[in-house]
Amino acid sequence: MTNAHPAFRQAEKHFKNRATHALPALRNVPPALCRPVLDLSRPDSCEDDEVWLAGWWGRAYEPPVTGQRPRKTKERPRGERAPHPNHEAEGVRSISLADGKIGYVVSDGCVLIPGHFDTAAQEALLTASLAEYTRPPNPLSLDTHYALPINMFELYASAPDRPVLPRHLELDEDERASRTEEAQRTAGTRPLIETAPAFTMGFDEVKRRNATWTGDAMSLKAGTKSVGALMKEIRWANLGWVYQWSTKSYDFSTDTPIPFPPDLAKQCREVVNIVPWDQVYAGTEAENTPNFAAWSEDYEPDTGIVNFYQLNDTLMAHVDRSELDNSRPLVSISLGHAALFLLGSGDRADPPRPLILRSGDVLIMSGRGRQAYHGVPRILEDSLPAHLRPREDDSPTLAAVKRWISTARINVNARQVFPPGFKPVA
Ligand SMILES: O=C(O)CCC(=O)C(=O)O
Repeated sequence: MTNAHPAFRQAEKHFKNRATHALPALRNVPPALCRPVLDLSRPDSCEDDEVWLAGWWGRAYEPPVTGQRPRKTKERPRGERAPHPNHEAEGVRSISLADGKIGYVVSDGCVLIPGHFDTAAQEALLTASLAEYTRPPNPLSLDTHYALPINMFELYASAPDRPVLPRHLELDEDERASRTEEAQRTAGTRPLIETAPAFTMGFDEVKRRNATWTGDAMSLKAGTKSVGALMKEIRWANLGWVYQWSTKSYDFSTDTPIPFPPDLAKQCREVVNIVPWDQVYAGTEAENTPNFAAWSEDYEPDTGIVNFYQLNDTLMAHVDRSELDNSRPLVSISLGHAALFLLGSGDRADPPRPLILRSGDVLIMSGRGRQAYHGVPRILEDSLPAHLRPREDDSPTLAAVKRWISTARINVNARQVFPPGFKPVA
């Protein structure tokens, strides 16, 4: 029987399945549809890394017994440590970075830098993600539905039971009735937005299309929740240029975007600058080689998304194609629990490469890799690194950060919307 799903979808389904524990094996997924999992930041010599301790690499795949629930994480047995797939045999080249560390070219224009950020930098990035990037004017996924306090994270640390009211309670009767009627009229009719890549449309066309955007519909059913509960429900925060999720484009109705965090921009420029891009693109056809020589001077991230994942959250396969420059680096930072990341090509029929992204890792996507499908089908339970566990001398803020990340992962990613020199006019 042939499987109608493209290879990417099959791999996604495989890793989402919570009966799947041992990573090297792929159940019912023909090897030609999905490649072996690469864990490039796994320490070679030590056996006590968290992914191994949690049992993710610890036993060969055993098919689940029909009718039996998957074993709970804590009960997972550890067996023989699976062999580390040979990255060279998997077509992954290693490159020496300017800071003396090693990076890996994991696919066209995509470089994985294991452990780029040390413990102190990870703690600082986690604290910024939770305490700073969640503050106005940065939009948050929950803003549409809740009148969030501006100091959400401070309250999470000091008064997590503080109630937060849903926005619909602020509506007067007429407004509520008209919104209820609109919700009933449009129920189940939400159109699937399939926009062309922004770089093929150009600035004026993107602006024209998203001028019709009226914002997302407020939930009329949301109940009052505590700050503690809502901190766990935040799905994303937006940095810099504002991304409109329902039109899949940026809001160009202003020519003055929200300032992108300067420290984060500096960290992203630095990581782009340590990569020997000439080696990354060695052997690539001219038409697929971006003008990387200029990046050390003119790479300037101006937008980004902070993704907040609880252990059950996933991110569907997608291509980031709303930026007007389609080949400049996208810098993606992993923090907290490890994730299973699928990196494909521009075609979902191609088998994706599964990678484990661990806390402190950086993945840079550039050139053709910027137009590659990718997604996160699984956050790996029990994979929090030891250095992010609570310590007695943690400050109250760091203790709250560690409490939040103890069941979660954060991904901070930064992009550049405009080609250098382009001046958007609202
Ligand atoms: O969480 C990740 O590692 C990937 C995030 C991502 O793909 C995105 O925000 O577009």
